[in-house]
Amino acid sequence: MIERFLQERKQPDPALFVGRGKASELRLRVEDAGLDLLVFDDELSAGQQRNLEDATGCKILDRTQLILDIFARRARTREGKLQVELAQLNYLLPRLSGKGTMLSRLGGGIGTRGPGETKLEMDRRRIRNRIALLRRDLETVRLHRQLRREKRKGIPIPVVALVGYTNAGKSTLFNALTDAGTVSSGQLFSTLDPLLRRLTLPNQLDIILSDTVGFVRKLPHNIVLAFRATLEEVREADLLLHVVDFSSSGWRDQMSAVEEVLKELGVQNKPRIDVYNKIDLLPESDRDGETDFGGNGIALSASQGRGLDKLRDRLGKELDSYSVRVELKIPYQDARLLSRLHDEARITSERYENDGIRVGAELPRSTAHFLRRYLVTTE
Ligand SMILES: Nc1nc2c(ncn2[C@@H]2O[C@H](COP(=O)(O)OP(=O)(O)OP(=O)(O)O)[C@@H](O)[C@H]2O)c(=O)[nH]1
Ligand SMILES: [Mg+2]
Repeated sequence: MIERFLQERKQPDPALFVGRGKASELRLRVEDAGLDLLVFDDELSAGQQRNLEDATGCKILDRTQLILDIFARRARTREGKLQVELAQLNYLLPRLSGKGTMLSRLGGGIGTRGPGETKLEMDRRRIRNRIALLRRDLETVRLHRQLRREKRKGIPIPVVALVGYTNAGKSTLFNALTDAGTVSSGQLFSTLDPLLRRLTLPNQLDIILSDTVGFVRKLPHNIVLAFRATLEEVREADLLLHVVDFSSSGWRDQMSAVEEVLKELGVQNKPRIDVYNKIDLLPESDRDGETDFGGNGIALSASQGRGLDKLRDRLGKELDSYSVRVELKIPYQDARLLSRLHDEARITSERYENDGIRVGAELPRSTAHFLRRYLVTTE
């Protein structure tokens, strides 16, 4: 059974968050209805949380803890798991403040996943040590990521990141475009870690598609770090596909919430295609836009596979329209290619070496693709 309580106040009460009267009302409902858990749709201070637990006699979870708990269930890669645990411990630490009962009261069920049962017995110092260790591990994992990325950079395969509000249909679109069997479900945050997959567009251009975690409004800023793996992918992407649940009445608000996050990441000016998804849920009369959807947008249905061809074509066109920077090594017997290069590319360096001419160039992606066997990959 789920019940909802609402209180309007000018300011949260410093000790209890809600008013004293509301707290007593909650206590009565907890006792009468046998409620197991109170979730507050806002962030509570450590003190407020403790006082509320005393005042209501019920386990309390705030918005941040609930979100972290969902992350803990979803994290799959090592980096994702490390980041979530780090965020959980950082959040838990000030909430330990000397009260031995605090930990045991947390026991069991939602809100306790991640740090794990045995770790709940840890004292602050051991948690601090664990945090230090997690930070070091993360550093190592990131370094490896960086290296993998550098290697990938040698070959100019553009990265396209799917971004959008949670539940917009990013994973469904990711699957539809790549025929991959990743989880997609009605659950919020069903993707936490970046998922990368390669696919070939109709114009033979290879791209890497990256599925990312959904954005939400009012994301507590202290857990933004837990997103970092995903956010990095977004930063490195050549193009963003902003997926919108066009059947939701709140799609405009959700779009602007995503816009905010993109701004925070400093990627608001990246090339972008807006994807208006779930048009199968719209009344027939509203689907006219399907063929010619305003401005830079494409309307489609990821789950029914409608409009995907249009999106693939569009992706190919967009990505081919700007150039890439590459290093090439042209053997002397193929030196005639140099004139083509001088026509189509901006040459940034040219060195005559023993086994050929080493050329640094900025050129259209399709030309780079044509010349791919001459690419010098770093490493
Ligand atoms: N009717 C309809 N439902 C869709 C469509 N695309 C996705 N869905 C449904 O929308 C829900 C959410 O889809 P996901 O692909 O998991 O959404 P997501 O954006 O990846 O969500 P997060 O990973 O949580 O951010 C699922 O129940 C999908 O089946 C569509 O084109 N039409
Ligand atoms: Mg998803």
